[in-house]
Amino acid sequence: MDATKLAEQIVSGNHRALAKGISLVENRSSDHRKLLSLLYPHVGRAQTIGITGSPGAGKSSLVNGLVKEWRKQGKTVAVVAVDPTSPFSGGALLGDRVRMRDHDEDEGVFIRSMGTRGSLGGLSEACQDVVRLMDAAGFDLVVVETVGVGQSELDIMKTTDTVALVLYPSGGDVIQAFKAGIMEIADLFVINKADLPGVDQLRGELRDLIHITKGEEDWNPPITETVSTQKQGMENVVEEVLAHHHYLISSGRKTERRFSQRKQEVMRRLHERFTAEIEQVVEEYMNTEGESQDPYDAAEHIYERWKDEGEEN
Ligand SMILES: Nc1nc2c(ncn2[C@@H]2O[C@H](COP(=O)(O)OP(=O)(O)OP(=O)(O)O)[C@@H](O)[C@H]2O)c(=O)[nH]1
Ligand SMILES: [Mg+2]
Repeated sequence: MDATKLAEQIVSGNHRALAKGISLVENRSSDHRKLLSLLYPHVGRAQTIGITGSPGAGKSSLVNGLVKEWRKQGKTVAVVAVDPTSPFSGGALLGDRVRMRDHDEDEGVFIRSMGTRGSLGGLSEACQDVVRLMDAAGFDLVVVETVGVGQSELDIMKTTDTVALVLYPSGGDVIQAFKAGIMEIADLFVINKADLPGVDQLRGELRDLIHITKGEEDWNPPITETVSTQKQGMENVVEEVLAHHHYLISSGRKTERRFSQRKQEVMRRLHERFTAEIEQVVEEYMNTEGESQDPYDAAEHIYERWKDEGEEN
């Protein structure tokens, strides 16, 4: 099918077309960039929410509960669960499917898992593109669930409007999240497994760290408590997500954030291309003339040569 037709079907809300589009994006197939360009004018309506936290924190259970709550309010939701460590074999994805099966028959819900396999251009790029497809398909909310608090999670989270960090008592992951820089970009904190002991202590630690990382900001990130397996506290999280959405709009932060994200994205995509191009030049130069030169001269010469070649073309 040609990209124009597929784009039309995706925009009209056809789930099968959306699934097909996602596969194109994941495989970085030759059509995918055209598809994304066609869809781009339809992107930007959904609120995108990143949900992260250490393995087993209860993210999938939380997302499942949140989806239920949003559906009660008549909102449509798409979810992409990203698992960079275990492409398709891992228990996590299987678990996600089981835990999210509640919504199998619901037309207002679309759930997709995504692994590293097939995402050649980098997982965060592919993930951002999948989110755009879901957004263009007309979902009110697009949720991205990522496992862990590493660099790729951070990159993915930075492409969303609202970031929620899921923690649990005695998980010991507050400091880890703090070190990884996730605390700084989190807009909401969810203490899940609030049925377990240690909630007060975790809340205390969290408050202190929020105070350090968020000193001067005008959005004070709320801490909500949930027992996701029993769907307790879902309405509070949904409310905070909405409050953050309103904050982003009224403060002008949404436009600001999206513009700066777009700049970063252009930069990143160019960076990738430049790197690929100049790598070859470096290789050639170093093998022929670079051996006896210091790195300053070598870099200077390579840059000049690369620029000249560009001008000739
Ligand atoms: N006691 C308790 N257990 C919970 C709660 N929420 C989730 N769990 C359990 O914690 C385990 C992990 O839940 P998931 O929802 O799969 O967690 P996750 O963060 O998505 O896990 P990964 O995707 O593997 O990182 C499961 O056994 C859940 O039943 C909760 O509120 N209380
Ligand atoms: Mg999960």
